[in-house]
Amino acid sequence: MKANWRIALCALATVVMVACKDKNPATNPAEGGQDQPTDTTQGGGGGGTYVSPIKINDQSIADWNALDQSKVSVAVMPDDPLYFALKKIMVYADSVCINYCLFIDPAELPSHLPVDAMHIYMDADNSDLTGGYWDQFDGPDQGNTDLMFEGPIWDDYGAQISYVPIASYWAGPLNGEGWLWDEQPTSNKIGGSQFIGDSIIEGRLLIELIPWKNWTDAFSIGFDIQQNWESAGLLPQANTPDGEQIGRSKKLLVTFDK
Ligand SMILES: [Ca+2]
Repeated sequence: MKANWRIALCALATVVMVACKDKNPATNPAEGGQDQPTDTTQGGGGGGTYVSPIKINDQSIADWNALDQSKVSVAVMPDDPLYFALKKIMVYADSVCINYCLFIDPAELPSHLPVDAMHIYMDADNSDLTGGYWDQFDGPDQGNTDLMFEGPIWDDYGAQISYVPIASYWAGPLNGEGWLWDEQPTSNKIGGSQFIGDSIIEGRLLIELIPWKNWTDAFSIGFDIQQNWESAGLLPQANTPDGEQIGRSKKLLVTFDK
């Protein structure tokens, strides 16, 4: 029974990967091109065909303009930020993909060595009754992050790469803090991204490949770009008018467009 369930899950994952494939596979040499989860249509007949409204191999973010803007969640850097490298984020989620677009300030990330990592924190069930980690987001007593994604956005030589993170569950106490994560190994790449110039990262996470089943109609999300394992860009971010961290930030609420 268990083996059959695993086979079915793997088959489903394969279907999702195929369904998100591109007509024109990306050729990012750092990523090996064909390995990058990409975009749009898949023929093949039978059943519904998913067409991603957001392409991540076209060196453009124009397709964000075609979205129903009421479905796009946006956060911008506050007037008095503590972290300066992340200026704006946009997030759009449908039934297949969680898409994001990040506007960064490369001048605030002068060195990519050691590798700059990006964390994505997600209250994946939109509930304060599960999760933790209020170090930077939410809290106190409201830490509700269920999932954390971690991966590099530049490689060991400073070259731009596709963001293919590893997902971890919150492993600490309810609403607790600290760095307590249970890494979920997977052989599937649950995301991919493209750089557009040196100041835009456009990417996605494939929902079926995220090790999480308790989705509801909405989730909240936060992004943290690090340099040398210290935060350099954080959104959403609370104002810090005195140059000190006076409050934690609420993550960005995203409602699925289903
Ligand atoms: Ca939660």
